[in-house]
Amino acid sequence: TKTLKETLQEVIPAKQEQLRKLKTDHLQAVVGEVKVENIIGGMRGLKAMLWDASVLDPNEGIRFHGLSIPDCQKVLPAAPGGKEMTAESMLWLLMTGRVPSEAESRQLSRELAEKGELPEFVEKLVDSFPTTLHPMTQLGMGVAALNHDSVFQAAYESGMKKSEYWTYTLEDSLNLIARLPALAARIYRNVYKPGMTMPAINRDLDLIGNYSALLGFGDNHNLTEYLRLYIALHGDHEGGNASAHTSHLVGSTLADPYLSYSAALFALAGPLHGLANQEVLRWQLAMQAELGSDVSHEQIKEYLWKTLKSGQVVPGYGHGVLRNPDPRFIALQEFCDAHPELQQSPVVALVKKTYEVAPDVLKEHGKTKNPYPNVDATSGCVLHHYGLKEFKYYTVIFGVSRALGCLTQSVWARALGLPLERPKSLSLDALEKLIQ
Ligand code: AMX
Repeated sequence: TKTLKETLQEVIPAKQEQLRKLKTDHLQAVVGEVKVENIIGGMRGLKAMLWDASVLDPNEGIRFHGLSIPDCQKVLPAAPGGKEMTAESMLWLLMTGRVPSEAESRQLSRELAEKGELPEFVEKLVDSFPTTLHPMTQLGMGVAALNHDSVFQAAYESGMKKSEYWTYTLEDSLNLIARLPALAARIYRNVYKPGMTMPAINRDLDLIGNYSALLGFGDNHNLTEYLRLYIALHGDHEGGNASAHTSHLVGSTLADPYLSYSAALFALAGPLHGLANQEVLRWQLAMQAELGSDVSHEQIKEYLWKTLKSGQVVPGYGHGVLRNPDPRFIALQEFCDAHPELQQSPVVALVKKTYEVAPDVLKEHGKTKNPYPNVDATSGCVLHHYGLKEFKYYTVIFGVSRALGCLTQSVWARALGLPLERPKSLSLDALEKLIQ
């Protein structure tokens, strides 16, 4: 059985060669055009980043190295006793483009568990935060502080070779991913469950098995499985989304993975991005409080119009790129369908009913380019059902997940020697001049 690092050592040379060929043969090839709408429209549609691990098709959704979500659910190893793909399996696929064997995935689980303890000063730092500080702010600060032990930074100071950048980046990235459960769970404990004792990290458990146990849900098998699926699914979503792009931009300065991922977390903390999952649940619970549990489609329609007419967006619907229901939403809905206890949950049922009417209302409203649900439409209600009810915390779980994709890219950016990112900006006057 090879380690993740050994597997990367095998796959990196071919990619380096592919990039070298592009550089020598095709540097001036034209692959698109830049329109004013790109410049003033959040760079939507602009093909301007290299990101190998996943590609998003507007209609079909995300593919990880060519594998769709149902493909991944079929081939990626689960945890012992579980059915859902693990975070480690997804990380292995994202990093190497290969499906890991069970033994490889288990070995990675053990490696991460062995590295999972937090340094004492980070524990103290996190314990010193006021419990009123948003959990995402705490997570971002905790991750940034972990850069105290960055091996990339230390090696850079002592003059490592460029060809070694990726190995130190990988070491930092694995250390960071390993420590995220302990950090994220400590924040949960401090803010919501003061006095709760957290178990030691179990070296025989996978990353998310440990995370669930640290959160106090270790004996809830179905929630643990849901977290595994949720975290694997949220791992990567192409390079241009705000968190991934932020991490890539900051990393392009050769800031270490802790600094670049902490920056990504602060992008994830915005309501149009990762914070949406807390907003969805808040909104659905408010709907439930107003309409009761046994609601008709007609009542939901009216509630949707009320939200829209008050100038708010319908949380969980719409997407920057997708133009169909998000396959991650579908996968989580299928999880709900497969678990009878979730069928009994009024909030899960309300989310499903909302999905039955919201697309038509949004089409009639006529603004959003995508009237269909994104993954956040459903993710929170399942957590809520299983007793993880503190919705301000939900984005933190997303933050544990997105590290898989962002840090994969950090490693590859160093392996491929990608340069400092520095797009050209224009003033309004300069833009007008270019048009004339
Ligand atoms: N409800 C009401 N109006 C919506 C809407 C929704 N769910 N989604 C988009 N619109 C509106 C936009 O506000 C915009 O209005 P404007 O012209 O007055 O500014 C118009 O429709 C066009 O927007 P768009 O091109 O379809 O979307 P976008 O790329 O600008 O934004 C997104 C995408 C996700 C931010 C947006 O759909 C939205 O705000 N959705 C609700 C919040 C949400 O679910 N976010 C989660 C995103 C996924 C994630 O990162 N986790």
